[in-house]
Formats: sequence, C-alpha cells, structure tokens
Amino acid sequence: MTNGRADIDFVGSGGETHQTASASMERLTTNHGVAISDNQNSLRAGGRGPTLLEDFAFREKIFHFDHERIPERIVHARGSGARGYFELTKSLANYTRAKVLTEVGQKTQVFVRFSTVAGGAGSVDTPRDVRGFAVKFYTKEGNWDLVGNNIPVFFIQDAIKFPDLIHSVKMEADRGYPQAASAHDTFWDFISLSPETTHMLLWAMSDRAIPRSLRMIEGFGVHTFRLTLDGGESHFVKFHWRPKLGLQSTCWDEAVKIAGADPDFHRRDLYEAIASGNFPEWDLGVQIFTEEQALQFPFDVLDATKLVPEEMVPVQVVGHLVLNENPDNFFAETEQVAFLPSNMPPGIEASEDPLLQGRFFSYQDTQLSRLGSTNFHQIPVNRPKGCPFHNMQRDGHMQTMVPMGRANYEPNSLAEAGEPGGPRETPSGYRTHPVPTEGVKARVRSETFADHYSQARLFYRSQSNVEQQHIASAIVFELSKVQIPAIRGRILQNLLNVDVTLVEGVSRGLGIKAPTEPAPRAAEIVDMTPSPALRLIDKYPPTLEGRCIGILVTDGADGKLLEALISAVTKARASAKIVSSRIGGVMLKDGSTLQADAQLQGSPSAIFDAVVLLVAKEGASALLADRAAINFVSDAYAHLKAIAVTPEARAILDKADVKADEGVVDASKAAAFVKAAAKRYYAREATIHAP
Ligand code: HDE
Repeated sequence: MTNGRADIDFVGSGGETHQTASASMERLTTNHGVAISDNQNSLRAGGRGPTLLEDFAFREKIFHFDHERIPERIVHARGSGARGYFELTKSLANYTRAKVLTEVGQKTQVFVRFSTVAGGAGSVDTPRDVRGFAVKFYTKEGNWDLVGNNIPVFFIQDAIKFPDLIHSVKMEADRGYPQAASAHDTFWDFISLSPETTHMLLWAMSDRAIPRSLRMIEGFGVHTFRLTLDGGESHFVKFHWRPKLGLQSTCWDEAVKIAGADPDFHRRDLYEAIASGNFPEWDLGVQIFTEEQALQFPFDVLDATKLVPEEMVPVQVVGHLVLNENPDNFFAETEQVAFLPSNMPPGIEASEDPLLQGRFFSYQDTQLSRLGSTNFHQIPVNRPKGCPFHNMQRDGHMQTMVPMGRANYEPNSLAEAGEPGGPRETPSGYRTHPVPTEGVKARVRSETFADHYSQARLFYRSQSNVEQQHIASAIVFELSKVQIPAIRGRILQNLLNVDVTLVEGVSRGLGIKAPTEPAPRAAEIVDMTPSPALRLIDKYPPTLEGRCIGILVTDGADGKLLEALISAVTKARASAKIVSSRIGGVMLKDGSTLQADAQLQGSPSAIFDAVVLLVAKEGASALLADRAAINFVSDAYAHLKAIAVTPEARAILDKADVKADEGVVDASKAAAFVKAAAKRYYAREATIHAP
C-alpha cells in the first residue's frame, strides 16, 4: 500500500483542496457544519443581559479570529506571490538527469514569492533592500525550490554568521527601530567589522536595491549548485533569472516618496499586471562549468560572496518562467508557502558552499515555528503536484492524511503475509554525487575564502559613472544616519581596498577626512577585467512596455489629444492613468466628462514612469496655485522622467523649475512622447544635486 488515502485530497469536507467563492450563496455554518441562523447578535440572557458561554457560534468565531496570525518570517517577512509555469526551451540532458531541465517543451507549474529582507510583514515595498526571488517548481520528480535573491552574491561566507547579520540589520534590539532600513548603527557596525560583506554591500548600495517593479528585477540562485548525471558525472552550475521587461530601478528620492504614496507599490504592480493579462516573464539562464575550470578561477566558487563573471562563463538561456495567476488567497498561499533550498529533484545537487549547507537546516527548521507543524508539506501550496509522496513519517500536529494499514516501519515483511507493506526504496531515486572529501575536524575557513576585496573592486569598477555616483550617495545617506563616528571610519578603510575615488566621494559627501590607511587584507587583491554585464543602467531597455504613464488633466483638456496619447501608450504595451484634482474628473473641451483614475493629492508622479500635463486654459491657473501639481512636475523632473506638456502647462514647468531638455516634450506628438518616455534622463542629475 501507499500511505493509504493520502493520494486523495483531504482538505475540506467535500474533498476539495480549494474552497472557492461560489456564485450561489452557500449556507453560513460553524466549522463543524451547523447552519448559523443569526450572525449579527450573540446569544444573551435578555436584550440587555450578559452573553452566554453556551454560544458556540460566537465562541468558535472569536476563538478562530484570536489565532488568525502566525509568526512572520524572521527574514523576508514582506512578500508577494504568484502562480505560473516554467517552460524548458533547451535541454541540459548532457549535464543532468532532472527532467525539469531535460524535457524541452515541458511546462512545470511554479509558485513564486518575491520579498524584501529586513522589514516586517506590514512594512513598505520600496526600502533600500535586497529582494528575495524564491521559485517552487512542482516537478514530476518532486519539488525543486530555487530560493534566490536579486543580487548574485551574499554578505557572509558561513551560515553561522547569519543570525548576527540579520540581528544587526533588523530594528535595533533596545529601541525597536528603524523598520525596514539598513541605515543605522548596528548594521553598519557589523558590516564594518566583517570585510567579507564588502562585495555585497556595494550591490546593496547600488540601484539594484531600489527596483521599480518586481517584474523588472533579475534573480540569482547565488550559490554554486551541481548538475549530475547517472554515470556519476557532475558539473557546477549558477542559475540566473532575467526579466523580459528588462531591468529598471527607481531613484532614491523616488523610492522614499513611493513608500509614502503607496506602501504596497510592488505588490499592487504585480497583482494588477497579472490581473490585466500582462504576465511577467523571465528567462532562466545557466552558467555551467567543470570542477577543473573552477579550480583555475582566481576565487573559490564555493564562496557565496563571489560571482562568476559572465565574460568568464557565458550565461545560456534554457527556458522561461511566466507568472499568469494571482493567488486566490494571500494567507493560504503566499504566507504559507514554505521554501526549502534542500528541495531538489534527482540530478540537481548542492555544492559544498558552507552558506548553502547551513540553509539546508534553517529553512526546514523555521517552518516549525512559523507553520506550527512538521506536516507543513501537506498544506496545498507546499505539496508536490503530480508526484505523490509515500513514506513512514507519521502523525504530528495537524496530520490531515489518513495513512492506512499496520506498516509504519521499514523494512517489513507484511506484504509476504498478504498485507500492504508500504513504500519501498527506489534504486534510481535521489543519489548524491560522490564528492571526495577528507580533512581535520575543526572550525576553519578555507584560505581560498580570504580575499574580500577583488570582486568588490571588480563590481565597482565595472559600473558606469552614474552608477558609481549612485553607490557613493547611497553610502553617504546611510552613513549619515550612523551615529558612532568610528563605524564610518572603519567602513571607509574597508572601501579604500576597493577604490580610492569611491572613498574620496563618500568622504566629501559626509564632510569628513578620507582615511589614508586601508583596512588590513587577508589576501592580495587580484585586479580582474571589468565586467560590463554587472551594470544596471546599461541594461535598461529603451521600452515603455509594462510601465505606467500618469496623465494630469484639467477642465477644457483636449479629448482627441488624450485619445491619441492613450492609444500610443497602449500600443507600446504600457498603461495610462488619468489624474485630476478631483476624483470625479474633468469636463473636456468637447463638453464630455472624463472620470479620473486617481486624485492628484494622493498620486504623486513618483508612482508613474513618465507624466503628461494635459492642461487647458480653463484649468491652468488652478493648477498653478496647487502645490501638489508643482511637486508632481518637479518630482517627475528630478526623478529623471519624461514630461509631455501642452503649451498652457509652460507656466507650471517654470514654477517647478524644469529646464528644457530632450525629456521634456510636446504632448501633441504622441509617438515622440512614447519614445521619450522609454528612458530616463541621467544628465539632469548634474542640475538637481549640489556637487
Ligand atoms: Fe534565507 N532564509 N537564509 N537566504 N531566504 C529564509 O526561511 C537563511 C540566504 C531567501 O519567500 C528563512 O522560510 C540562512 C541566501 C529568500 O518564503 C530562513 C541563511 C539567500 C527567503 C532563512 C540564508 C536567501 C529566505 C525565513 C545563511 C539567497 C524567502 C523564512 C546561510 C540565495 C523565502 C523561511 C520565502 C528565507 C535562513 C541566506 C534567500 C530563516 C540561515 C544566501 C528568498 O530559514
């Protein structure tokens, strides 16, 4: 026998796994199926008398409500999820036996959860932070959880440092703030004392950490994994996700303003894109290399603070991921999904990366305090699909299956006695690649992990000037929030091992003297050839696809112009929102009424990718007197966005101190605006920030 009736879905009285909203009204019942006649009043001894303990309907309802919350994730608490599929386009049969990577055309269902790291579940979507990118593939051979980030390296080399790192970045222990922010003493203190963090720190200070949309981030498996074949052959592999919409980040001031205007900016953006049929997509890329090749690299591929430059090992695209369904229920799916990096089908394996090895323990362990039971794998979002599980694990809190028969141990001979004997080992099942290993038991770190600066330097020197400046100003911002001067000093000494101009820029921004002595180094720095693939701004494609335009309209606006703009924007596969001073909208030139999608006060330009001022004579003076309108324009300019205007809007541009440039265009030329809106205007930065 198998685990008996376990193959049957056991959730819900009717055997259904999903309790779906039904058009016909169902009876309201207790959890035990008794129909409720009155859901407005509790059972009382007289109209003005006390409530009776006997009221089972009341007690059950309040009892359940009192326990609705479960502990949030200790990291990555704030997340947004979606369902979709992964389709393989190129077989990796030469490297792995995992069917998810060998059967071209095969569509594998997935659940994906994006997240920030430091903030609590109710924190905002746009702080400066790493983004989690966790994918659960429900493969035919068992779940594969690729639990990655949008940055290809990690802060630390050994999992034993993770609690320290996370304690330092979360709100400070005594005062309970700041929430969802790395700009405080304890984080920078830890960083300053841990030079291995330098490489990832620079990524976290780059614009990668303030993305415009979850649909526009890359994802990385971070660790080196193995692809293995039956014959004992093994290759190393790194996984990459590349968004079809291209990468796009915000400006820091923009991210801060979005946080105020729409704390759910990323969650809403993902949900609305999927709901409107604009399904986000990513390519899956792999870098595959041999153990012998890896030994030639000037870094250790088992060290998660290092990446393998694409110029050294190219990324080959092997499939794509499409997110085409929003979850039906946030808690049931996005909150209860449990990712385990140790979930891998046969043919995909761990490397000996000590960070990855530590994660194998943590993720399973944490589900017990979060989901409360060793049976968390039975929750629908976590169950393998299309491949039932059978074993002798039994009982525990919230066991929802009914394993049948006497056999709950193995080996057994019950089958010989004519009774079901239960599942048996499969010789072709998961077999670990026989990696030779030997050594002395000791708390050590490999000498090959000693170089903390070469790749930090590689990253910094590979960036464009604009990006280097953004990194410097992010560090200035964060260190300005640090109150203990010695911490700033140690950071600058670490950074002196990366690049002297960076240290000069940051020191200037802080208004302090640049150090002359770098922090001690445990290994010589190896200068590597700059890798343009590590840039971000260069990867912004000139496209409006998936972006959103804010059109500020006034009474008297020209409806024909508006139509032309909306049609051009829609043709470019972007969307447009009408903003006006009143949600009731405006009266257009032809006398018709135009409903607004958003009110100006609550819709700063920060939440749009480019803006249009469709201003007519009738509405111009009211707008000119409205600070929200001036800020709308001046922020769009400062956030480097295209602005299209009618001639009547010129006075508003002047009041907002907007200087004419190629990003400020005529609203009557819809096609030219779409082209202009497909990029940001970095040259403006020189005019908006003090040097
Ligand atoms: Fe995680 N991490 N992590 N992490 N991590 C968790 O697991 C941990 C690391 C990542 O949407 C927790 O189920 C340790 C690297 C993502 O549900 C926890 C170490 C990378 C998510 C945990 C790391 C990640 C988590 C909290 C150092 C990128 C969110 C809740 C060895 C490759 C998954 C949970 C989701 C979540 C531990 C380092 C990514 C506590 C000990 C490196 C995307 O188990």
